[in-house]
Amino acid sequence: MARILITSAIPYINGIKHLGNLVGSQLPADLFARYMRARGHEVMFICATDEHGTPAELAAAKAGKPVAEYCAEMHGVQAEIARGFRLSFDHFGRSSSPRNHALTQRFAGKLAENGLIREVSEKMIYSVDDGRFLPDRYVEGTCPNCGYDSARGDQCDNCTKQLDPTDLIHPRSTISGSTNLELRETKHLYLMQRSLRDKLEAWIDSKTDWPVLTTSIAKKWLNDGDGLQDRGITRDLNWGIPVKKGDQPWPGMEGKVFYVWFDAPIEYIAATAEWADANGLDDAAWERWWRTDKGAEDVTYYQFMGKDNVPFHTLSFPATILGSGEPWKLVDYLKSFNYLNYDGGQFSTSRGRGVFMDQALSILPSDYWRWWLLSHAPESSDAEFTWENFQGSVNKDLADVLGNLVSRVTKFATSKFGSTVPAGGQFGAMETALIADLGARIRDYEALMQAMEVRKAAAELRAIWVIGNEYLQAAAPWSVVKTDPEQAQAMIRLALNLIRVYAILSQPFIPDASAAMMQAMGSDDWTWPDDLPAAMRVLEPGQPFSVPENLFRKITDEERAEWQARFAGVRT
Ligand code: B3M
Ligand code: ZN
Repeated sequence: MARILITSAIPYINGIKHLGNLVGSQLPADLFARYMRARGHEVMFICATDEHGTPAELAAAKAGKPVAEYCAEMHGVQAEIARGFRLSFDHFGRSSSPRNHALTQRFAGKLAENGLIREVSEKMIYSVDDGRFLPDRYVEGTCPNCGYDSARGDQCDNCTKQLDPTDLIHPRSTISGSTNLELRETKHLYLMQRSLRDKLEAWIDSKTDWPVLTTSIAKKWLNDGDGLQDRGITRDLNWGIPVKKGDQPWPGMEGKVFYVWFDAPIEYIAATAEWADANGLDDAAWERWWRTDKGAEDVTYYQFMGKDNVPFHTLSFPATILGSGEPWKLVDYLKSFNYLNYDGGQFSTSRGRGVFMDQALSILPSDYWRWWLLSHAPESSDAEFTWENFQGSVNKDLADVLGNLVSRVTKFATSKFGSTVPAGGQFGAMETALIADLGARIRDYEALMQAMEVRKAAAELRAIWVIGNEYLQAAAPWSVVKTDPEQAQAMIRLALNLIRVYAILSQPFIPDASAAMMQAMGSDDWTWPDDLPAAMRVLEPGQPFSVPENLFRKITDEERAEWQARFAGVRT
């Protein structure tokens, strides 16, 4: 049994995430967490809301609420939707927690002790009309790297380059739209990432098994222009973690807070401490996941995120950890995703374009979305959601292939042999062949799941469902029953056991349907089918089963057209 730490990029608090956000971090992380648990490993799966910085302030202002109140409310909303999608976090924390305050201040203090922080007096954008400094997303303008005209002051959405507000061409205030901006002197802390460059490069070079998408982004920013830049880690904002050196004041930094991207990844650690607190456990309980001097040396740590978050996780956060000089766990494997597009364009939170998580759940159960999203995960390239494609996958994969098998077998069995597993006959050559074929495919599926090859794993799972259908087609118990009812009983006994095995294998992708299948088989034995011949005999003759209520329904053309029209516009 291994110990597996899994973190999903923590979603910003500023609104409900769209399906593109979901498939790029939380959902594949959940798939992996569920799979690892199913294999008997000890898993800690952490996520949280990212509550600081300009996105939170701007959204709270728009909602007309104090920012703390807005964050508390939106955390509740996001937690509820996460439950709706069956995201199986061990803890869903908050980056505004006291734990994160203390840890963030501790890291900053350690970095300062190690001579890795310098104070910089610099000229920052000040809005005369708004009467305040405009950090990060309070400014928008044209990207100096790619020319995109709505680049934000912290990062360009189009080319992913990390920016400073002063880099923008034609800057404007996002509060008022004012271009009456000037540069004013202010003092900030800089993390001296440059002096950690060689350490970071050696660390990244040692990750030979990482996806190319991850390492290419890391390498690009490591070597971009004149190399890795020192980064400002404080801001002139009210909302955030006050700048302190450990628990001591930081002279000259009064009234300033840490930059959201400095404290957000530290929340992975803090959320694990929040988990311990919530469960009445002591510090040792969370430290054994994070401190290599306190038990975490045998933990394997996996991170999941969209490609725009990769620079922060391959450079900035490791710089914080390495620079602290303390034995914190660094990520072992970083799985990153390309973008999911929506019906001929981009999903966009700011423009309200696409399908958002709450809307998705309001029209169909989560398994339908989980299946489509995971089986179309944007791994090797960007992917696109279209309603036609969604309808096609749901109707074919879920309804025709899996759902139909379950309902055909259980209905036929009930009508011919009653509602217990039939006892007659023996498994013959066809059954033996199916078990051998299935066994080989399960080993492939395991390898793909272990490698986080999400799309390929989904395809393999589908193939596993298909061979069950092919077996039934060829064995045809509905014909055999007329001539050799004993043999038909053996076939049905096998098919019922197959449904239980499918529930176990499919659970990471479609947990609700899997639970319904398992329940219909009258079993609660989720043991992974390491020994498939034995697993195919777990449901013994006489074991009661039932016909599950329509596992999956088909999406009609009318529904598809209606949803397509309903979600074509802009969410207000
Ligand atoms: N909140 C960006 C995002 O939601 C950011 C991720 C933080 S991970 C520490 O995509
Ligand atoms: Zn750009």
